[in-house]
Formats: sequence, structure tokens, C-alpha cells
Amino acid sequence: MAPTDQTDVRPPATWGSSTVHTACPLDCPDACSLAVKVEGGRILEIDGSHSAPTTNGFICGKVRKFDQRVYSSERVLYPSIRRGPKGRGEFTVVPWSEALDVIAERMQLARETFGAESVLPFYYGGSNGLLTNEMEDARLFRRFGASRLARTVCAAPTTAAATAMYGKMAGVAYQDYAHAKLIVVWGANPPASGIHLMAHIKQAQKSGARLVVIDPRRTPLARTADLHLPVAPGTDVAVALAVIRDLFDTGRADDAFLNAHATGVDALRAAAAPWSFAEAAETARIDEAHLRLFAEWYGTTSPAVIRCGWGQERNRNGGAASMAILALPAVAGKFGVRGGGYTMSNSSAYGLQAERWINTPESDARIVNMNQLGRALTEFDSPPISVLFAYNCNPLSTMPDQNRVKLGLEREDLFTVVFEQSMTDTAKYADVVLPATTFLEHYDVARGYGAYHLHLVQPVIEPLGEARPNHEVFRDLARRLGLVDADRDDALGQAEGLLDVTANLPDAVAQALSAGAVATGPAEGLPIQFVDVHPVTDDGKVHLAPDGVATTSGLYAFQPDPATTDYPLALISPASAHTISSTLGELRPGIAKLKMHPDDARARAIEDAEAVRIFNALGEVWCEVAVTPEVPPGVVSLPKGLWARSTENGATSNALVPDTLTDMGAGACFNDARVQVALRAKH
Ligand SMILES: Nc1nc2c(c(=O)[nH]1)N[C@H]1C(S)=C(S)[C@@H](COP(=O)(O)OP(=O)(O)OC[C@H]3O[C@@H](n4cnc5c(=O)[nH]c(N)nc54)[C@H](O)[C@@H]3O)O[C@H]1N2
Ligand SMILES: Nc1nc2c(c(=O)[nH]1)N[C@H]1C(S)=C(S)[C@@H](COP(=O)(O)OP(=O)(O)OC[C@H]3O[C@@H](n4cnc5c(=O)[nH]c(N)nc54)[C@H](O)[C@@H]3O)O[C@H]1N2
Ligand code: SF4
Ligand SMILES: [Mo]
Repeated sequence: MAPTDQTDVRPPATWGSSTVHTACPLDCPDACSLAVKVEGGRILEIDGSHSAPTTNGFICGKVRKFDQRVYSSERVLYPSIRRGPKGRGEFTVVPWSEALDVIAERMQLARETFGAESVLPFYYGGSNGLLTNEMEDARLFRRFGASRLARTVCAAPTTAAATAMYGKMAGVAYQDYAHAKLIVVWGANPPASGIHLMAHIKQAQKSGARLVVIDPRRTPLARTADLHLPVAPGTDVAVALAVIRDLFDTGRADDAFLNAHATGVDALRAAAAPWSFAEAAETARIDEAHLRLFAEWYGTTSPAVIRCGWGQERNRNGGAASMAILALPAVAGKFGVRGGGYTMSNSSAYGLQAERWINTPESDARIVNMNQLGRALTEFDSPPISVLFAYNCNPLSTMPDQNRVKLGLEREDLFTVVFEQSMTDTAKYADVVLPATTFLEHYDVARGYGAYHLHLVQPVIEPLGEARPNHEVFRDLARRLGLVDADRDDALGQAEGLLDVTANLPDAVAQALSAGAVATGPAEGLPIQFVDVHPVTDDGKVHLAPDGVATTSGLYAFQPDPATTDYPLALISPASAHTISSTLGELRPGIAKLKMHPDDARARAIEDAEAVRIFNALGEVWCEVAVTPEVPPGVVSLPKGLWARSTENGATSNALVPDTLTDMGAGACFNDARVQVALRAKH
């Protein structure tokens, strides 16, 4: 079907052939290389290719079935305008030109009535490559003067910690895990959330490496570990500091390394001093002997690598925890050898910079923290949010305090645009819905934040219906608002022209991209920390007690468990193998299950598979229960990324998640909800 407005996606050279090579830009550390079979312009099969080294021809089940999402009856295919009440999801199809005219008018009206800050762009873009997030959209909204968004929903505390301490130094490559003798997987669950690390962990295990998993849940990975520390959510800072104290006490701290390469050693040592093994084990609700064993293994084994994830950051102590974990390899002197050090996010490894391309300075408009969207929509009044433009994001499903977000979206005086691929829970609340292409229909540049991959995403089929890529739509809207650069407009109309962004890349990377190859690594070969890559701090050292780091509780501070007698259980909502955040949630069958420990179930006379109500002062979720020792007593777990349809009452874990912020980075506290659970009579 021909789009009604101009389109500039040119079929790639391989168009019409049976297999197109592309890459996966979804919010996953791995950024796989893909081989997609097409016939008659339709996707037949999506599989891994061998061009990216760690993909090695194999991908996850989610993306293997991504064609079901592309061709789903819930795909948004045409621009449309709301006809029923907000949230009902009833729309009338209109031409692109009409939809964009209406949006431009409403944005102008909002600016005239309340000022430009009353327009709020709302995006995250985790599943977008470099060309479809904070590019043409950033130009438009900066030039318009819209409110700025703090993109804090994910990795805010870890980024704050890694930046202050190491300047986001590049991490240990997946392949180099094979060289480690001790692997610590801390707050990460790679069998679900970054599967390509697993082959390298297994290879190391075969060569005799030990595996330690630090995770409240007894995950399948934890079951294969030599040691599993089922820490209570939010207590990692105590555990890491106890190990650091022990390293100093036993003389296993690497003084030579610390003297040469670190600052803030005394402050860290002082912060660790109160954390005896006994104190930390009691705080984290783990076995003291196990904690001692971990400290001994970590203090005496090399190469040792820590895969630090994001599970530990999503609570009130997330920044302190991430800092204490990142301090470990410095104190213990684990750097400087292949397979030693840490991996957190490698997203900065290529030094990519879109600023030159955006060619517009940041405005000084107010900054809205995305984790407090509900508050912004319902409480801000100087000016109020009058236009919400959501894209690359599904906030009703993925942001904290869902009921407040919903209240905001229900406001009759709010004009909401949702630019989407699927009729998400958020899109149902839109006044105007715009259809977006998927990564199988547009150009992008995918960058791994775990695996060192950077490669071209190219369309394998023509856009479905009237779906259009972000840059086209934002440019068209900018043109209507008189905000385009006359001299760049045409060039940027070409998908190839958009790849001009590669002009900002280091030569080797740009060449690899334009040749359709995969750029790997920030250095020649795979980087060894403190040999090939170094802290990107002012003095090139690791800062164990960085000056000026903003924390609400103090460096390495532990804030106690917020549980109350009314709400004694900690609710966590980790990544599941079925979705990427809420993407693909439309394909999830059945009602979600809350995992609960047998002791907690018994205390509430709840049996496996019964219908339950999970509640706190913010809301409630109706679903089923799975009674299992996989979660420890006092902790319950629901999957991340559920859509309303996956529970009996349409609310998901985020209806119970407070919009409080983490100690550093103003991040979201998804794993810090406290709840009660009760039996619910089945209808
Ligand atoms: N299949 C799949 N893959 C994904 C995603 C997805 O939704 N699905 N999401 C992607 C995104 S957006 C991200 S940010 C990454 C996240 O990647 P991960 O960090 O691996 O994922 P999470 O599931 O958030 O957290 C990992 C583990 O932390 C545990 N955990 C929870 N609270 C704590 C705590 O206080 N301390 C410790 N030590 N552990 C804790 C959880 O039980 C979980 O097993 O994954 C990406 N990959
Ligand atoms: N309870 C709980 N909630 C969580 C988390 C948790 O651990 N627990 N994790 C959080 C984390 S780590 C993250 S990163 C966030 C992610 O939260 P979101 O940013 O909301 O991510 P998704 O749910 O994947 O939604 C992205 C949407 O963007 C759309 N999209 C994709 N590409 C394009 C495009 O090119 N153009 C347009 N216009 N649209 C596009 C997709 O169709 C999809 O609906 O979720 C957070 N929410
Ligand atoms: S979601 Fe992750 S594992 Fe799956 S194809 Fe994409 S990059 Fe690979
Ligand atoms: Mo994330």
C-alpha cells in the first residue's frame, strides 16, 4: 500500500532477494545481527546471522516471532483521531496531513495559551537505534522550546555511579568471560535479559571457573551457580561494603593499584568499616558463612569479573549499591588482565555524539523527570502539561505509579499524541494516534550495550499500511511549525542522507557501518580495562569517593527497608523472556502469575494457582499466584512489561510502584514497592 504522504525509505540493494541482513535494535544488551527471509515482500523467517561475533547465528525467541507483532491485528497502520471517550481505543482514520495539521495547531495553541513548556515530549527509546531517538525529534522539541525530559526510567543510578567513578569506561567483552576464573553475576539475569553472555559463562565454567549469582530470586542461573546469595532487594550496598571491609582487613586490598590509580580510598574504607559480615548478612537476609565464602573467593581469585546488571539499581539504595559493586574490582586489584574487571553498560564505548547533527543547543526549558509522569500530568500548573507527545515509549505500562499516570491521561484538557507501532495501553488514551514503522521497515543504527556491536539496521519489507519512520514524521511536523533548516531539509529527507550521522563517528566505525559490517569494540581487539581502556575522568583515575556526586542519602549510605506491617512484602518486577520491556506484551497469553514463597503463601492460606489480590496504598493488581521457593520469603515477583490484558483488573506491577526516586540519578524504584497479598474469590 502506498503511503499518502512522501516516503523516503529506499529498498536496500538486497530488496526482493530471499535473505536480508540487518540488526536488532531492541532494548537488549546484545544487538544481534539478523538474517531475515522475505518472499513477495513478506517476512517469512527471522533468525540470527553470523556477522556479529557474539550472535553467532542464534537469537532469542522474542525476535524470532517479531513478525507476529509486525503483522498483528493490533498493529497501528493509519493516522487516526479519537472518537470515543479517552482510553476506549475508538478512532477514526484520517490522512497523515490532517493528523499532523491538528497536532501542529494544538502545539501552537498550547504555546500561545501556556507557553512552549506546556508541551511535553515523552520518549525513552531503549528499543531505538541511533537514528530514531533524540535526533530529528530532539531538533524539533528543542527548537520549539518544549519541556525537557529527564530520561531516567532505566540505568539512571548505574550511569551516575559509573560516570562519577570511571567516566563510563568500556567494560569487559562477553568473549573475555571465557578467561575468568571467577564470574560474579550481580543484579543481572542474562539467561533472560542478554542471552549471548551465557555461552561465554558456560565456556569459563567448563574450564573450571566458579560462578556466583547475587539475586533475590533463585533463578535457573542461580541454580547452576557455585554460590547464590539471595539478598533482600535493596541491600546490595551492605553486601559489597562487607566484602570491601574484608579486603582491607585481610590485606587482600591491592594497595599498589589503589595508590597508583584511585582516589577516595580512605573515604571508601571508612564507609565500609561498619559493615561486618554479621551485620551485612543480617541486613541482606543471607547466610553469613556464604557471604564470607564469597569474600574469600573474590579476594583470592584472578581473573575475576563482575557482570553488574540493573536489578540492584531500582530501589532507594540503587546508586550506593552500584557504586559499592563497581568499587570492588579496584580495591581487589582485578583490572589489567583479560577476563578481569567489570561489565556494566557499554553504551558509551563508541563515543557516539548526535549533538553535531542535531545542530540545536539544548533549551533552558524546565526538566520533567519521566518517572514522575503521573505527578507532572496531574499536579504541574506553571504551566500545566497541555500536550503530551508520546513515542518510543509505552508509559502507561512502564512508568511508576500507573494509576496516577492513568488519571493524567484521562484529563479532558490534555491533548495526547501517541506515535506507535502497536495499539498499546497508552495509545488507547491518545487524541491522535500516528503509525510508526518497526525496525524491519526503516533504517537505524543498532548499538549493543553489552556485546560490542554497532551495525546498520535496514528495512527488509516496505512499511505496512501508512506507517512512517520517526525522522520523517518529526521533520514534517517541524516543517509545519516553521522549525526546519532550509539547507538541510532535503538531504535529510533521504534515509541515506540521515546516515550522515556517521560523519560524527570515528573513521573505522563509520567505514564498517557504510560497508554493512559490524563494528566491534572501542579499541583494537577486545579491551582489557586499565590496559586498553582507562577511566574517562579528569585525572584518568577511578574515583572511589567522587566529589560533587549528587546523592540524596550520602555516599555508600544504606537506607533501611520501607516495609510496614500493612505492606510487609517487597515486590520486584524483573525482565521476562517473553517481552522486551512492554514490547511484545500483546502476544503474551493468559493471566500473569505472582511468584510467592511457600512460607508467605502458607501464612496467608494461599495455595498455588489461586486468584490473588496484590495491593498497597497506590493500587491493586488481580492475578494468579505461583507458590515457589524461587523467591525468598518476604519477596514477591511479577513480570516486567505486562499489558493490562495480562491481569484480571487491567493493572500491572507499576500500579503498586511508588514514584519515589533512587538515591542517585533520580531513577525509578521499580523493585522497591511494598505490598500485601490476599486471596481473591474467583468469579
Ligand atoms: N527478555 C528481556 N530482555 C531484556 C529486557 C526485557 O524486558 N526482557 N529488558 C532490557 C532492559 S530495558 C534492561 S534495562 C535490561 C535489564 O537487565 P537485567 O538487569 O538483567 O534485568 P532485571 O530483570 O531488571 O534485573 C536482573 C535481576 O536482578 C534481580 N534483582 C531485583 N532486585 C534486586 C536487588 O535489589 N539486588 C540484586 N542483586 N538483584 C536484584 C532480579 O530478580 C533479576 O533477576 O534487560 C534488557 N533485556
Ligand atoms: N515494573 C517495572 N517497570 C519497568 C521496569 C521494571 O523493571 N519493572 N523496567 C523499566 C525499564 S528498564 C525500561 S528501559 C522501561 C522501558 O519502557 P518503554 O520505554 O516504555 O519501552 P517499551 O515498553 O518497550 O515501549 C517502547 C514502545 O516504543 C514503540 N517504538 C519502538 N520503536 C519505535 C519507533 O521507531 N518509533 C515510534 N514512534 N515508536 C517506536 C514500541 O512499539 C513500544 O510500544 O520500562 C521500565 N519499566
Ligand atoms: S532481543 Fe536481544 S537476543 Fe533477541 S535478537 Fe534482539 S539483540 Fe538478540
Ligand atoms: Mo531498561
